[in-house]
Amino acid sequence: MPRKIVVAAAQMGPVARDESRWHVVDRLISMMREAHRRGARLVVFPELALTTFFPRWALQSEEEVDSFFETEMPNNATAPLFEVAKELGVGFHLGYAEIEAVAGGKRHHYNTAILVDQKGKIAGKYRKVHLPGYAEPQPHHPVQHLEKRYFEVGNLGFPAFRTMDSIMGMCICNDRRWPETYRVLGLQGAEIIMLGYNTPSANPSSASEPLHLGMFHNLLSMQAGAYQNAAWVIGAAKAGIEEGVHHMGGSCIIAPTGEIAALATTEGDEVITAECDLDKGTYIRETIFNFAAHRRIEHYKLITEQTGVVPPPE
Ligand code: ING
Repeated sequence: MPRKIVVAAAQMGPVARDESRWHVVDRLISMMREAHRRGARLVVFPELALTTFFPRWALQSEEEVDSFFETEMPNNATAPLFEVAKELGVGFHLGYAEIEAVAGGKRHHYNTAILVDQKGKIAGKYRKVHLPGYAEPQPHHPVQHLEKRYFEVGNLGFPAFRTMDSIMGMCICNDRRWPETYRVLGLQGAEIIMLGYNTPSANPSSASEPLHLGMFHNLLSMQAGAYQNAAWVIGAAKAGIEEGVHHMGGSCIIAPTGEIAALATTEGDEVITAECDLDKGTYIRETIFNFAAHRRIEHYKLITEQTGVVPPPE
Protein backbone atom coordinates (compact mmCIF):
# COMPACT_ATOMS: atom_id res chain seq x y z
CA MET A 1 0.00 0.00 0.00
CA PRO A 2 1.75 3.23 -1.10
CA ARG A 3 2.18 5.76 1.68
CA LYS A 4 1.18 9.10 0.20
CA ILE A 5 0.61 12.44 1.88
CA VAL A 6 -0.27 15.75 0.28
CA VAL A 7 2.12 18.34 1.69
CA ALA A 8 1.89 22.14 1.43
CA ALA A 9 4.49 24.83 1.70
CA ALA A 10 2.79 27.98 2.96
CA GLN A 11 4.96 30.83 1.78
CA MET A 12 4.48 34.15 3.55
CA GLY A 13 4.76 37.64 2.20
CA PRO A 14 6.34 40.32 4.39
CA VAL A 15 5.58 40.62 8.11
CA ALA A 16 5.80 44.23 9.25
CA ARG A 17 7.77 45.16 12.35
CA ASP A 18 4.58 46.24 14.14
CA GLU A 19 2.32 43.48 12.78
CA SER A 20 0.55 41.72 15.65
CA ARG A 21 0.97 37.99 16.27
CA TRP A 22 -2.84 37.71 16.01
CA HIS A 23 -2.86 39.19 12.51
CA VAL A 24 -0.01 36.94 11.43
CA VAL A 25 -1.77 33.87 12.86
CA ASP A 26 -4.91 34.83 10.90
CA ARG A 27 -2.77 34.73 7.74
CA LEU A 28 -1.35 31.34 8.71
CA ILE A 29 -4.83 29.93 9.42
CA SER A 30 -6.11 31.18 6.04
CA MET A 31 -3.27 29.38 4.29
CA MET A 32 -3.78 26.24 6.40
CA ARG A 33 -7.45 26.16 5.39
CA GLU A 34 -6.52 26.66 1.71
CA ALA A 35 -3.97 23.85 1.95
CA HIS A 36 -6.56 21.59 3.58
CA ARG A 37 -9.03 22.38 0.79
CA ARG A 38 -6.40 21.11 -1.64
CA GLY A 39 -6.00 17.88 0.31
CA ALA A 40 -2.88 18.76 2.28
CA ARG A 41 -2.43 17.04 5.65
CA LEU A 42 0.93 18.64 6.45
CA VAL A 43 1.70 22.37 6.10
CA VAL A 44 5.18 23.90 6.32
CA PHE A 45 5.37 27.54 7.45
CA PRO A 46 8.53 29.69 7.25
CA GLU A 47 11.34 30.42 9.69
CA LEU A 48 10.48 33.11 12.30
CA ALA A 49 6.96 33.07 10.85
CA LEU A 50 5.34 35.07 13.65
CA THR A 51 7.40 38.22 13.32
CA THR A 52 9.41 40.31 10.95
CA PHE A 53 12.99 39.10 10.37
CA PHE A 54 14.33 41.24 13.23
CA PRO A 55 18.02 40.10 12.99
CA ARG A 56 18.31 42.66 10.16
CA TRP A 57 18.53 45.35 12.88
CA ALA A 58 20.92 46.13 15.73
CA LEU A 59 18.21 46.45 18.37
CA GLN A 60 19.17 48.49 21.41
CA SER A 61 16.83 47.37 24.15
CA GLU A 62 16.62 43.83 25.55
CA GLU A 63 12.91 44.51 25.95
CA GLU A 64 12.49 45.09 22.22
CA VAL A 65 14.59 42.02 21.38
CA ASP A 66 12.48 39.87 23.70
CA SER A 67 9.28 41.25 22.14
CA PHE A 68 10.08 39.14 19.07
CA PHE A 69 10.39 35.90 21.10
CA GLU A 70 7.84 33.38 22.41
CA THR A 71 8.23 32.11 25.97
CA GLU A 72 5.76 29.26 25.54
CA MET A 73 4.25 27.33 22.63
CA PRO A 74 1.34 27.22 22.02
CA ASN A 75 0.45 30.57 23.58
CA ASN A 76 -2.52 32.94 23.42
CA ALA A 77 -1.63 34.14 19.95
CA THR A 78 -0.81 30.76 18.41
CA ALA A 79 -3.43 28.60 20.17
CA PRO A 80 -6.00 29.30 17.39
CA LEU A 81 -3.58 27.84 14.83
CA PHE A 82 -3.18 24.65 16.89
CA GLU A 83 -6.96 24.43 17.31
CA VAL A 84 -7.68 24.78 13.58
CA ALA A 85 -4.96 22.24 12.81
CA LYS A 86 -6.57 19.74 15.17
CA GLU A 87 -10.05 20.51 13.76
CA LEU A 88 -8.83 19.91 10.20
CA GLY A 89 -6.54 16.98 11.05
CA VAL A 90 -3.54 18.81 9.57
CA GLY A 91 0.02 18.62 10.88
CA PHE A 92 2.27 21.63 10.57
CA HIS A 93 5.80 22.98 10.92
CA LEU A 94 6.24 26.46 12.41
CA GLY A 95 9.35 28.54 12.86
CA TYR A 96 9.59 31.08 15.66
CA ALA A 97 12.03 32.77 18.06
CA GLU A 98 12.09 30.82 21.34
CA ILE A 99 13.09 31.86 24.86
CA GLU A 100 13.72 28.83 27.09
CA ALA A 101 13.71 29.70 30.80
CA VAL A 102 15.86 27.29 32.83
CA ALA A 103 16.63 26.84 36.52
CA GLY A 104 18.42 29.75 38.16
CA GLY A 105 16.63 32.36 36.07
CA LYS A 106 18.82 31.94 32.99
CA ARG A 107 17.06 32.33 29.65
CA HIS A 108 18.24 30.83 26.38
CA HIS A 109 17.33 32.34 23.01
CA TYR A 110 16.97 30.03 19.98
CA ASN A 111 15.80 30.20 16.38
CA THR A 112 13.36 27.31 16.68
CA ALA A 113 10.96 25.19 14.66
CA ILE A 114 8.33 22.73 15.84
CA LEU A 115 6.54 19.86 14.16
CA VAL A 116 2.91 19.54 15.27
CA ASP A 117 1.02 16.33 14.46
CA GLN A 118 -2.50 15.99 13.07
CA LYS A 119 -3.95 15.92 16.60
CA GLY A 120 -2.44 19.31 17.41
CA LYS A 121 0.32 17.87 19.62
CA ILE A 122 3.97 18.96 19.33
CA ALA A 123 5.76 15.88 17.93
CA GLY A 124 9.21 17.44 17.62
CA LYS A 125 11.36 20.52 18.11
CA TYR A 126 14.52 21.73 16.40
CA ARG A 127 16.80 24.68 17.18
CA LYS A 128 18.84 26.23 14.37
CA VAL A 129 22.46 25.06 14.34
CA HIS A 130 24.02 27.04 11.46
CA LEU A 131 23.63 30.72 12.41
CA PRO A 132 24.82 32.92 9.52
CA GLY A 133 26.12 36.45 9.74
CA TYR A 134 27.80 37.92 12.81
CA ALA A 135 27.24 38.99 16.45
CA GLU A 136 28.44 42.60 16.22
CA PRO A 137 26.77 45.16 13.95
CA GLN A 138 28.77 45.84 10.76
CA PRO A 139 28.81 49.66 10.37
CA HIS A 140 29.30 49.61 6.58
CA HIS A 141 26.58 47.02 5.92
CA PRO A 142 23.30 48.56 4.69
CA VAL A 143 21.47 45.53 6.12
CA GLN A 144 22.66 43.68 9.19
CA HIS A 145 22.54 39.92 9.71
CA LEU A 146 22.76 39.52 13.48
CA GLU A 147 21.51 35.97 14.13
CA LYS A 148 24.70 35.22 16.09
CA ARG A 149 23.79 38.17 18.33
CA TYR A 150 20.21 37.15 19.07
CA PHE A 151 20.32 33.34 19.05
CA GLU A 152 22.39 30.63 20.67
CA VAL A 153 23.47 27.66 18.55
CA GLY A 154 20.78 24.98 18.72
CA ASN A 155 21.37 22.30 21.38
CA LEU A 156 19.11 19.55 20.04
CA GLY A 157 21.21 18.32 17.12
CA PHE A 158 19.29 17.30 13.98
CA PRO A 159 16.66 14.92 15.39
CA ALA A 160 14.24 12.87 13.27
CA PHE A 161 10.76 12.08 14.51
CA ARG A 162 8.37 9.17 13.84
CA THR A 163 5.02 10.85 13.20
CA MET A 164 2.20 10.93 10.60
CA ASP A 165 3.18 7.45 9.34
CA SER A 166 6.63 8.71 8.36
CA ILE A 167 10.05 9.73 9.64
CA MET A 168 10.36 13.50 9.50
CA GLY A 169 13.13 16.00 10.24
CA MET A 170 13.52 19.75 10.31
CA CYS A 171 16.18 22.34 9.71
CA ILE A 172 16.10 26.13 9.37
CA CYS A 173 17.19 28.47 6.60
CA ASN A 174 21.01 28.57 6.51
CA ASP A 175 21.05 24.90 7.62
CA ARG A 176 19.72 24.02 4.13
CA ARG A 177 23.03 25.12 2.58
CA TRP A 178 25.10 22.60 4.57
CA PRO A 179 25.20 18.96 3.37
CA GLU A 180 25.86 17.79 6.93
CA THR A 181 22.32 18.86 7.84
CA TYR A 182 20.63 16.51 5.38
CA ARG A 183 23.09 13.65 5.92
CA VAL A 184 22.57 13.52 9.69
CA LEU A 185 18.82 13.39 9.04
CA GLY A 186 19.30 10.92 6.19
CA LEU A 187 21.25 8.62 8.51
CA GLN A 188 18.12 8.50 10.67
CA GLY A 189 15.98 7.55 7.68
CA ALA A 190 14.22 10.90 7.31
CA GLU A 191 11.70 10.69 4.47
CA ILE A 192 10.51 14.30 4.73
CA ILE A 193 12.82 17.20 5.65
CA MET A 194 11.04 20.50 6.15
CA LEU A 195 12.40 23.98 6.64
CA GLY A 196 11.56 27.65 6.54
CA TYR A 197 13.78 30.51 5.41
CA ASN A 198 14.16 34.30 5.36
CA THR A 199 16.74 34.96 2.65
CA PRO A 200 17.63 38.44 1.44
CA SER A 201 17.90 38.42 -2.35
CA ALA A 202 21.14 40.37 -2.09
CA ASN A 203 23.66 38.25 -0.23
CA PRO A 204 24.37 40.21 2.98
CA SER A 205 27.90 38.79 3.03
CA SER A 206 28.82 39.57 -0.57
CA ALA A 207 27.82 42.83 -2.23
CA SER A 208 29.34 41.64 -5.50
CA GLU A 209 27.43 38.37 -5.82
CA PRO A 210 25.14 38.52 -8.90
CA LEU A 211 21.50 38.55 -7.76
CA HIS A 212 20.46 35.60 -9.92
CA LEU A 213 22.70 33.32 -7.83
CA GLY A 214 20.47 33.76 -4.77
CA MET A 215 17.62 31.70 -6.18
CA PHE A 216 20.02 29.32 -7.91
CA HIS A 217 21.77 28.52 -4.60
CA ASN A 218 18.45 28.30 -2.78
CA LEU A 219 17.11 25.58 -5.08
CA LEU A 220 20.48 23.90 -5.66
CA SER A 221 20.96 23.37 -1.91
CA MET A 222 17.56 21.79 -1.38
CA GLN A 223 17.57 19.72 -4.59
CA ALA A 224 21.01 18.32 -3.75
CA GLY A 225 20.04 17.58 -0.15
CA ALA A 226 16.88 15.80 -1.27
CA TYR A 227 18.57 13.61 -3.90
CA GLN A 228 21.68 12.75 -1.85
CA ASN A 229 19.52 11.56 1.03
CA ALA A 230 16.52 10.26 -0.92
CA ALA A 231 14.11 12.50 0.98
CA TRP A 232 11.32 14.92 0.18
CA VAL A 233 12.48 18.46 1.03
CA ILE A 234 9.94 21.21 1.60
CA GLY A 235 11.14 24.82 1.84
CA ALA A 236 8.80 27.68 2.82
CA ALA A 237 10.01 31.25 2.39
CA LYS A 238 9.09 34.51 4.05
CA ALA A 239 9.27 36.61 0.84
CA GLY A 240 8.80 40.05 -0.64
CA ILE A 241 10.00 43.46 0.48
CA GLU A 242 9.91 43.25 4.28
CA GLU A 243 10.82 46.51 6.09
CA GLY A 244 12.66 47.68 2.98
CA VAL A 245 14.65 44.49 2.39
CA HIS A 246 13.81 42.21 -0.53
CA HIS A 247 13.56 38.55 0.48
CA MET A 248 13.46 35.85 -2.16
CA GLY A 249 10.52 33.52 -2.60
CA GLY A 250 11.13 30.24 -4.34
CA SER A 251 9.22 28.13 -1.83
CA CYS A 252 9.34 24.61 -3.15
CA ILE A 253 8.60 20.94 -2.70
CA ILE A 254 11.49 18.78 -3.89
CA ALA A 255 11.13 15.04 -4.61
CA PRO A 256 13.72 12.48 -3.46
CA THR A 257 14.90 12.41 -7.08
CA GLY A 258 15.92 16.06 -6.69
CA GLU A 259 13.16 17.21 -9.04
CA ILE A 260 11.05 20.25 -8.23
CA ALA A 261 7.50 18.97 -7.63
CA ALA A 262 6.05 22.41 -6.79
CA LEU A 263 7.42 25.95 -6.86
CA ALA A 264 5.94 29.24 -5.67
CA THR A 265 5.50 31.90 -8.37
CA THR A 266 4.78 34.95 -6.22
CA GLU A 267 6.45 36.81 -3.36
CA GLY A 268 3.37 36.91 -1.14
CA ASP A 269 1.27 34.54 0.94
CA GLU A 270 1.04 31.54 -1.38
CA VAL A 271 0.18 27.88 -0.84
CA ILE A 272 1.86 25.29 -3.01
CA THR A 273 1.11 21.56 -2.71
CA ALA A 274 2.35 18.23 -3.97
CA GLU A 275 1.36 14.62 -3.34
CA CYS A 276 4.41 13.05 -1.71
CA ASP A 277 4.85 9.32 -2.24
CA LEU A 278 6.95 8.41 0.80
CA ASP A 279 8.29 5.35 -1.03
CA LYS A 280 9.48 7.33 -4.05
CA GLY A 281 13.02 7.45 -2.67
CA THR A 282 13.21 3.76 -1.82
CA TYR A 283 15.05 2.73 -5.00
CA ILE A 284 17.60 5.51 -4.39
CA ARG A 285 18.17 4.34 -0.80
CA GLU A 286 18.55 0.78 -1.99
CA THR A 287 20.99 1.56 -4.80
CA ILE A 288 23.04 4.68 -5.43
CA PHE A 289 22.66 6.05 -1.88
CA ASN A 290 22.51 2.80 -0.01
CA PHE A 291 24.47 4.26 2.92
CA ALA A 292 25.22 0.90 4.58
CA ALA A 293 26.61 -0.56 1.35
CA HIS A 294 28.60 2.38 0.04
CA ARG A 295 29.62 4.87 2.72
CA ARG A 296 33.21 4.61 3.98
CA ILE A 297 33.23 6.42 7.30
CA GLU A 298 36.85 5.47 7.95
CA HIS A 299 37.73 8.14 5.37
CA TYR A 300 35.38 10.87 6.59
CA LYS A 301 36.89 11.76 9.97
CA LEU A 302 37.86 15.30 8.96
CA ILE A 303 34.16 16.10 8.70
CA THR A 304 33.59 15.74 12.43
CA GLU A 305 37.10 16.36 13.78
CA GLN A 306 38.02 19.56 11.94
CA THR A 307 35.96 22.79 11.82
CA GLY A 308 37.83 25.01 9.37
CA VAL A 309 40.18 24.48 6.43
CA VAL A 310 43.68 23.08 7.08
CA PRO A 311 45.52 22.94 3.72
CA PRO A 312 48.42 20.56 3.13
CA PRO A 313 51.92 21.89 4.10
CA GLU A 314 53.75 24.12 1.57
N1 ING B 1 19.30 33.64 5.95
C1 ING B 1 20.13 33.46 4.84
C2 ING B 1 20.24 32.03 4.33
O1 ING B 1 21.14 31.26 4.66
C3 ING B 1 22.05 34.22 3.60
C4 ING B 1 21.48 34.09 5.00
C5 ING B 1 21.45 35.09 2.71
C6 ING B 1 23.10 33.43 3.22
C7 ING B 1 21.94 35.18 1.40
C8 ING B 1 23.64 33.53 1.92
C9 ING B 1 23.04 34.41 1.02
O2 ING B 1 19.40 31.71 3.51
C10 ING B 1 19.11 32.95 7.09
N2 ING B 1 18.15 33.41 7.90
O3 ING B 1 19.79 31.98 7.40
